[in-house]
Amino acid sequence: IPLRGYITFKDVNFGYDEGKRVLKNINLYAKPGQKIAFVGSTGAGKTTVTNLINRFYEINDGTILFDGIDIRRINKHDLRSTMSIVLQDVHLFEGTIKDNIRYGRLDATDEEIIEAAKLANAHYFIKNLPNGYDTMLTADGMNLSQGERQLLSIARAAVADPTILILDEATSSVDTRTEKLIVEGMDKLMEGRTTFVIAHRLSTVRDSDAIMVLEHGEIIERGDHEELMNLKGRYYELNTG
Ligand code: DCP
Ligand code: MG
Repeated sequence: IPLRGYITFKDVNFGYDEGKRVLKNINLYAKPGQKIAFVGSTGAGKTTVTNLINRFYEINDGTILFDGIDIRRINKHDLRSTMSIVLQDVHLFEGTIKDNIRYGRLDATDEEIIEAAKLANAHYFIKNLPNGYDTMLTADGMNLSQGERQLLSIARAAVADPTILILDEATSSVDTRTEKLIVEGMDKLMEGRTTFVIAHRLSTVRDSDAIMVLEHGEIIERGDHEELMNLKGRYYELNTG
């Protein structure tokens, strides 16, 4: 049965080591098509939340449900094949651009790869390379710019067609034109999927269905942009600097 993308956290507590709780009483609900953003200072627990969704770490207290099923009862490989992590530290390998987009979807046809690259706004820069989709990348794609690597990361996720998207935004900046391409590509990619965003650009957070402000592992504020601005609390402070 294909998973649809309803995610629930019920009273989740978590620590990497005994004794130190990194997440405290996390409760949240996300459904397909929704974008949930996590903001908060460094060390607040944002990445940890996504580490739990894909079971890189197991929780010791509380429950995480995927379409109503306890994720501990879902095979890890099956679970991860429904998810894509986009943008940050995209792992590129020595091989063609085509193979780097195809990645785990070994059955993807050339047509599907080009279609995904078009959706991701990556097609334009790829077709302008002397060898196009057959251009060889060095290990870690060092012969591409940061922005180009991010566009490839979006194309790879589009081919994977995941139920859940995890967007861990890179802190390093790209030029305005590339930024626009990335934002457009991401918007198309997110359609109909459940998206968790760890964002550094407040512009990425603004249009989220729900924003969770994390501090010392606790959700201290939640709501949409307007609600949180009206609250004049931590989120407001982050926005007004
Ligand atoms: N932590 C740990 N062991 C790990 C990862 C993290 O002990 N393998 C600790 C470091 C922090 C806390 O857990 O005290 C939360 O870490 P996160 O990576 O979840 O923090 P953020 O993602 O919010 O921080 P940043 O904005 O710096 O990415
Ligand atoms: Mg982090």
